[in-house]
Amino acid sequence: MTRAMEDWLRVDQTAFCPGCGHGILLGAVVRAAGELELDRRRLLFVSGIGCAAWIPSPNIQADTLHTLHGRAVAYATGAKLAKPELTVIVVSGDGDLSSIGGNHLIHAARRDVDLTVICANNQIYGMTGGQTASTTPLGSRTATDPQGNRYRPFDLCALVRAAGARYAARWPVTRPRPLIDSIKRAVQTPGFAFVEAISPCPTQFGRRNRYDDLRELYDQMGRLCVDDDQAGSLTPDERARRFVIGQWGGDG
Ligand SMILES: Cc1ncc(C[n+]2csc(CCOP(=O)(O)OP(=O)(O)O)c2C)c(N)n1
Ligand SMILES: [Mg+2]
Repeated sequence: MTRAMEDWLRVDQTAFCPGCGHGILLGAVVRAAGELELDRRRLLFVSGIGCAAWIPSPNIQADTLHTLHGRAVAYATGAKLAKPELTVIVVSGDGDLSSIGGNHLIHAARRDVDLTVICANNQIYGMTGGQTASTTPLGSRTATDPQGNRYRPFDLCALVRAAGARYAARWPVTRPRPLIDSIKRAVQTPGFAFVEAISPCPTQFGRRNRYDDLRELYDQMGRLCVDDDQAGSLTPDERARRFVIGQWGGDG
């Protein structure tokens, strides 16, 4: 383990499935916290319910609030209002933050609550058996859409930016440096900031979408990423099957 990991982790192994991207995101979060030298006495991690909600709790060596499904942003808002001196970082899943919790997310962005919200987007409800989420790509198979999802997913970065977020970024977990840098930038942004990490789920998403091999799942995720400056020519349906990566806002 690196120094940052030793300082910031309570555990030396996690409960994530083999190949789950959430463990890589955990590494990125603690590296960002380590590089920023965040003061643990003024730091709070908040999560909802789901596999991703286990990223901060119990793994990170800091105060962690593991709350109700869909309500992480509401708890985080309350904590920030009660103790404005806290740095409050929400880490939770795509279902938690943008399906059941979608209203809290957009209204916290609209109100410019001084939070960093990190979304582990595995495009599915992982913990409860692989149901379709509001982030499931068009055509992907899930437990509830075995023939393929017929709806376009939310573009969460565009959604929160439209609602007023000062900064938003999206990177796959396989690009740790920009991911760590975006987490740092989000924490340093006064007001609402959002980071979306594309995180492969071999257990629920991969097996239903015929990625039998972990390497194939990770390679495919890389192939589906398109840089923002190359994304202009994509049709809406192409966009709904790909991940447009980059960062937006953050300058003022
Ligand atoms: C009010 C309520 N509704 C539904 C559930 C069941 N539930 C728990 S986690 C979850 C989905 C989690 O998905 P996500 O946030 O994407 O996390 P992942 O497991 O994919 O990392 C659901 C539907 C619950 N615990 N509480
Ligand atoms: Mg999920």
